[in-house]
Amino acid sequence: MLTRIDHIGIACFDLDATADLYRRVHGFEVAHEEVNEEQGVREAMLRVNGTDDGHATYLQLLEPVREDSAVAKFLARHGEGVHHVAFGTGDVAGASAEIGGAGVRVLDAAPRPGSMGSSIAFLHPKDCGGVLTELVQAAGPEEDER
Ligand code: CMX
Ligand code: CO
Repeated sequence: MLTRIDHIGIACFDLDATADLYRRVHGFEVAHEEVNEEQGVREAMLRVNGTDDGHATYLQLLEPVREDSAVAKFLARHGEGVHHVAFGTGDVAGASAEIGGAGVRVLDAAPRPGSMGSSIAFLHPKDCGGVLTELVQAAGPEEDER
C-alpha cells in the first residue's frame, strides 16, 4: 500500500544553485545531501513537512554525476524540471510485487538503496501515465531528521 508522498524528484544542472533558489524563493533548507553512485546523482533533500506516519515529505534535487545516468539523459532531452514522483510505503518489495503483478513494468528487480538509508524501486513512466514513479520504504523516523 502506498501511504503518502515521500518526495518529488527535480532534475537540475547545478545542485548548489538550485538549492539556493529553493532557499531564497520557497524558504526550504537542505536537510540532507549525498551522492548515490548507483543512480549516478548528487542529491539534496529539502524537508517540506512531517507526515502522520512519523516520516516526512521532501523535494529531492538531482544533479547528474555521470553522462550515462538517467538524470543526465533526462536533462539532455527535457531540460530542468520535475523528474519523478515518489510514494512512501511500509513494504517496498511487497508494493513492487503487487504493482508489477498488475502489469506495470517495475524497473528494479529488487529494491535498491535510496536517500537517507531508504529502499527504492522505480515504475516505468509509460505504464504510469507519463510519470516516472518511485516507491520508497523509508529508514527509521530518526533517519528523516538528519
Ligand atoms: N518522466 C517521464 N517520462 C520519461 C522520463 C521521466 N523522468 N524519463 C524518460 N521518459 C520517457 C521519455 O520521454 C521517452 O518517451 P518517448 O519515447 O515518448 O519520447 C521514454 O520515456 C524513453 O526515454 P529515454 O530518454 O529513451 O530513457 P530510457 O528509456 O533510457 O530511460 C527510464 C527511462 C525511466 C527507464 C530511466 O530513466 C530509469 O530507469 N529511471 C529510473 C532510475 C532513475 O531515474 N534514477 C534517478 C533518480 C534517483 C533517485 O530518485 O534516488
Ligand atoms: Co527519488
